[in-house]
Amino acid sequence: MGEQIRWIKTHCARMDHGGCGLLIGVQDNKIVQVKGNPKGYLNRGYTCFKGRVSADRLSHPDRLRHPLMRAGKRGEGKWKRVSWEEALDECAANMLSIKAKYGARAFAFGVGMPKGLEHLVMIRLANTFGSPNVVASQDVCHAPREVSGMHTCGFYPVADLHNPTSLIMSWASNVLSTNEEGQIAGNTLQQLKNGTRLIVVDPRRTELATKADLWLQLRPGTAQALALGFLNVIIEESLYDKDFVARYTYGFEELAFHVKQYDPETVSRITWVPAQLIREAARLYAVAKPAALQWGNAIEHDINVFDATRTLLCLMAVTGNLEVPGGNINAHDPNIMGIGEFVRADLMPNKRKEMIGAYHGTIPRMMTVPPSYFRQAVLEGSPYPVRGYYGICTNPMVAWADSQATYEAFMKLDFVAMAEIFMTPTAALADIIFPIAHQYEINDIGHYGIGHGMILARPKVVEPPEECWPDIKIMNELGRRVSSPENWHDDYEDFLEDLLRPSGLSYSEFADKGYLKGPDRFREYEEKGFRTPTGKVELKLSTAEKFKLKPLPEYVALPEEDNPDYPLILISAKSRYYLVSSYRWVEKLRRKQPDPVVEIHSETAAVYGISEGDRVLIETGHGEIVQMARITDIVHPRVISASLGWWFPEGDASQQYEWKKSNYNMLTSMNKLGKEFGTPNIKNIPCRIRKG
Ligand SMILES: Nc1nc2c(c(=O)[nH]1)N[C@H]1C(S)=C(S)[C@@H](COP(=O)(O)OP(=O)(O)OC[C@H]3O[C@@H](n4cnc5c(=O)[nH]c(N)nc54)[C@H](O)[C@@H]3O)O[C@H]1N2
Ligand SMILES: Nc1nc2c(c(=O)[nH]1)N[C@H]1C(S)=C(S)[C@@H](COP(=O)(O)OP(=O)(O)OC[C@H]3O[C@@H](n4cnc5c(=O)[nH]c(N)nc54)[C@H](O)[C@@H]3O)O[C@H]1N2
Ligand code: SF4
Ligand SMILES: [Mo]
Repeated sequence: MGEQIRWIKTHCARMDHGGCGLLIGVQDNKIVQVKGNPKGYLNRGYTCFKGRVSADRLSHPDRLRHPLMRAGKRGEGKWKRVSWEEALDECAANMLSIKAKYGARAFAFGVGMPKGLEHLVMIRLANTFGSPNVVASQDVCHAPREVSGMHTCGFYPVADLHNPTSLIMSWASNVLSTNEEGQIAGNTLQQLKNGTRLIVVDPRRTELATKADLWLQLRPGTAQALALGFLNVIIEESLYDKDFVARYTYGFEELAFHVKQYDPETVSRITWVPAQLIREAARLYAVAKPAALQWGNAIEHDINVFDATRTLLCLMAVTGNLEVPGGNINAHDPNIMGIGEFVRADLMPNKRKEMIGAYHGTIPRMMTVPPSYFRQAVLEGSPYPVRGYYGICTNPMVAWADSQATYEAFMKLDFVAMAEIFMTPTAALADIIFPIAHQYEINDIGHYGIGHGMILARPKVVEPPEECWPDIKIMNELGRRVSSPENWHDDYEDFLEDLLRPSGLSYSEFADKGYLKGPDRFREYEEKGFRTPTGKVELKLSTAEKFKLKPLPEYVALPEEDNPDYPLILISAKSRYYLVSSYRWVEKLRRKQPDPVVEIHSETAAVYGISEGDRVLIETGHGEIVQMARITDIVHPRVISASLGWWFPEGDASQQYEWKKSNYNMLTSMNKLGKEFGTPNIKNIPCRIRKG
């Protein structure tokens, strides 16, 4: 007879940004059931399908269970099993020899979408090693919203869906499929049930769009034009918050004059949204008090992202929705260790000047290196050579724009280490692979440092396989080998205790409590002003000249010119069943979505003779891939929406698991980059299709 089921409280993670409170049924060190915790702060019992099958990640027969060292040539798919000592020593020796030959900055540290505390420990490792180069996908995820926010109003304004709001404007966000940290669908749905109005701005008629009062099907890549049109209506019709604007904003007169050129008729020609609908939506948003702008990730996917985020910030500000309950708030952290102290920022005082991005003039406060600049450094040695890379929680071969360039860069590096739960196209190019202990097998803290004003406890519920180590333990051991040992702990779990110490809680007390939330503080500007150089919301940036930024947001042109040879526009949306490039190997998820699919409007499909389920070749000026047709009228006839993140775990390691066949980023390039964040055009690209 086995042990009785024990129910352990934790939070879901690494399936998306995480956050749902869970109850995990454990029997004999195995997870037998995953269910929603009715008391979960963010989810109140809700879970999605991928959360419920999340424990399947741990038991897959092909999971990485031992450290591996490359045996054949790089990428040949030949490995030998080695001990942890050997793997760590080999990695440390390579890091130190690159440092000795080319300087510490020639070794780059890679992170993916922030998945847990290891993200911050990796930054600490880079700092203690002495390298300013942490490579991250922030160019297309969050840095634009967060850093533009800091320059404009001194913080990153997040939609407050915990307090009642009169209107939600969901802009390039798809919370019924994807979970942005803290914004779990439950809150949105509850608000709608209570009568909250909804505007959806999305080129696809998403499930959320079907529930909306108004749906604006904009031409992809014209967000900044549409938002400038909103500002035009709101200012021309005098619907802005006059008191707030007068007291707390800088540059309103200039903005008002500047947006005169963006009348709804002009904007309609650019965005395809009827002028009358632009007027109606702008009015609805302006008069709703309060209104929350749920701004999503898709506005961060082309070279004009700085203008797009700036226009949306101006909208929140002139309507008086900043820092009000139910509006867009500054979510304050609970009393825990500050990020700078945790990552030992003090050890790298010149990071801002020395990191690769600085040589390209990226915007101040962007503290990671855009992947495109990292690859230029590897491939061209510019601004200086980079020869080594250690990556966690990331799969650059599929997740970064321009997969061909990624392949070439990884093949050229002198040394690559990857930590993974499973083989991936990128891990297949590594010299050393560290097998990691994963969610449910490690004590972890979620949502630290991502601006939502809370941290979540993710205590361990089962023991990992014997040779699978937590990322933090691996870095703690490496840190001791490559930097001053006093920056590291005897017991790696002391990092959890360090972080919590100011709160007065131990990790186990925190795990019992479940989460810690910062204080709700609204309208702090009434006493303190805004944390910008002028103390006001900078509709016009006072630092524009100093930092070589545009003072006012504008619409200049489409991210890529129209091209009659490529008459359709390519976009994508994240899948309900996968996290970006992850978990195609989890069978229950794969059954839900076995193939990469491309959404094509029925009229367009008819023109090209394409039927449901056909193989479709998708081609841009940069590359060609194949996906399966899904005929649907949720997209505009001129737009197709392809799946991203695809590779085939059932494929051959020596071919990096068919990384070229259906991978969206074979279609994208790093030739054109937005200056502020180094963002490439990963959407809104001219393309063409044919039956394959
Ligand atoms: N074309 C296109 N490209 C995109 C996007 C897009 O919309 N379109 N989206 C972009 C965005 S928003 C993001 S955030 C990035 C994401 O880019 P990445 O973060 O690189 O991709 P993911 O698929 O989230 O995660 C990569 C790997 O992390 C591994 N992993 C999971 N948990 C752990 C762990 O605990 N430890 C370790 N060591 N590894 C773990 C998974 O197995 C997976 O292989 O991609 C970007 N790329
Ligand atoms: N299930 C699931 N959840 C996830 C993820 C996942 O891969 N799967 N990824 C996580 C990550 S890394 C992130 S960053 C977030 C992202 O989550 P979201 O912020 O929701 O971003 P996306 O899913 O990329 O796109 C959201 C919507 O933008 C629309 N869109 C595409 N192009 C445009 C455009 O030009 N303008 C406008 N207005 N809309 C456009 C798409 O149709 C889509 O409905 O989700 C996280 N959660
Ligand atoms: S929405 Fe995200 S956090 Fe919630 S159960 Fe699903 S995967 Fe987990
Ligand atoms: Mo992301």
